[in-house]
Amino acid sequence: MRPKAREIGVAALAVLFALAASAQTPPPTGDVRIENAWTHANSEIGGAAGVYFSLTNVGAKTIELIGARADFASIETLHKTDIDTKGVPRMSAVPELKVAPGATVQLQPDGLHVMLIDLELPLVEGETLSLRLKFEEGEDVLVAVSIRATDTAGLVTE
Ligand SMILES: [Cu+2]
Repeated sequence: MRPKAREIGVAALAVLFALAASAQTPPPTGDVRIENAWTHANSEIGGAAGVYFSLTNVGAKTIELIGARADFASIETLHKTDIDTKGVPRMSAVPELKVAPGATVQLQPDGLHVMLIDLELPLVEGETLSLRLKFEEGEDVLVAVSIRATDTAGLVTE
């Protein structure tokens, strides 16, 4: 099933891709390991995009992801997509994301994601964007986000 990205008026969330090339994310700093960070190509300036990755806590203490920053969007927020009782996907803000030691959390379409709102650049397939993740403790973690092709058949254009 594909999510309807109606609320954000953009198709970036509409297509699920199998895991392809991994982002060239540098080695983790501290207790955080980020893998396979990606987003969809999106040429709509002012649009929105979800960013997905797996986040593993390789340390001994619970870590808390509290936000993200990107140079190419006005607003970055943690979101979760849930399916409501009518089967409609709804996104809501997630104030923070706690990850227990040894645990991995998947950010993915239909679930947790970093939402970039009011894009200031087109997201071009094959390019890489830098996203800064902010944690309750410790230094920010820079993530290289791969921009994947958008499947036009899956676009929701309203
Ligand atoms: Cu969202």
